[in-house]
Amino acid sequence: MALFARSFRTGLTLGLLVAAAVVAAGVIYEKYDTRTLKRTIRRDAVLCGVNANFPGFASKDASGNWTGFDVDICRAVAAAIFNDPKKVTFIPLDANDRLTALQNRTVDILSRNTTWSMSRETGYDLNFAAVTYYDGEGFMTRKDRSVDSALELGGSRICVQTGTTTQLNLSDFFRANNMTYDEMKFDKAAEMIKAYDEGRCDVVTTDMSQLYSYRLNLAKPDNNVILADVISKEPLAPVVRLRDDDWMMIVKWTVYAMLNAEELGVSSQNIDEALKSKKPDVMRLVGTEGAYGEELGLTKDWAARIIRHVGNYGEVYDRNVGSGSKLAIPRGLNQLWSTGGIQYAPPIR
Ligand SMILES: N[C@@H](CCC(=O)N[C@@H](CS)C(=O)NCC(=O)O)C(=O)O
Repeated sequence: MALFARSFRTGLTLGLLVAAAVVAAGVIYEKYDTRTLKRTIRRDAVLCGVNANFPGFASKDASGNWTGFDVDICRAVAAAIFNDPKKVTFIPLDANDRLTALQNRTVDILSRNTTWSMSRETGYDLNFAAVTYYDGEGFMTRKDRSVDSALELGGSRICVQTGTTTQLNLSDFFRANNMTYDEMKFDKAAEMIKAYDEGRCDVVTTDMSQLYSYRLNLAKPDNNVILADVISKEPLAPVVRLRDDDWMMIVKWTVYAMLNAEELGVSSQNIDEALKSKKPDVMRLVGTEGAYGEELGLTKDWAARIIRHVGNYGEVYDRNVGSGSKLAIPRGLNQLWSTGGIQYAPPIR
């Protein structure tokens, strides 16, 4: 009887251990999920988290079409997968919600002027794929205040949005320079800009790219100046979930294909000629040599699809935020490394 009781207890313990292991494996399996590409193909669309209203980077027109630099990154991923840049569902996200929306699979890519930082990767279990836009935090103020430098902003009322790196850098900058400021915090960008435009704060701070964009929509854009000082590094990058490696590869190499295409002079205008090129690096890019696309889980012509439908990095930059756009932001750091900037893609080989 005692023997039976002991073996029963041992059996029970073993059973419980096996059950615990199965539950743990389930949790781990969830955590190590790598089925994003399969799910994307099944639903026939990429789920892309974007800024709700950031003209130049992401905005929706009256007929419901999304355009912008961040929008084009998701369109490029859709072009690589589906040969159709329209197969994207755009989901507008606030600064405060964006990282959790990616974590809980509301979106599969976050392409929303989001700064790559260490704690965002470690704290939210996320991966930033590749820097699409090197930005930095700046300040806008009214011209009639005759301020030339950020170091003259002590004592100002400063409008800033919560849930951003902006708010943290602002505090660092004033602390490091022994200056005080009156922080006016907002959860919504639109309310923050309205407060600035109505004179409820003296200064508004955010990434330089956003200052250019927001200034266009102020009541009197020309009465406002964007100071030259850049107080932080804001490497903006599309984000995916950690341990979603196959998906991460696709997003990362989509960006790198666009950069390599610009470097090699391959654009949406000459993609058909590029497909006939005998230059080895062009052949690897457009898929007439090697099996780079297949190794990503896509087709041979994955990069040619991106370039044909969306364009190379320079084309995307120019039409959305650069010389061909209302924002007209100089390329600056976002020039290719070969022309004086720091945009540098690893080679396709
Ligand atoms: N790059 C910074 C700032 C990005 C950011 O979210 N900026 C605000 C500043 S205005 C914004 O885009 N707000 C728009 C919104 O929440 O709808 C970050 O990643 O924290």
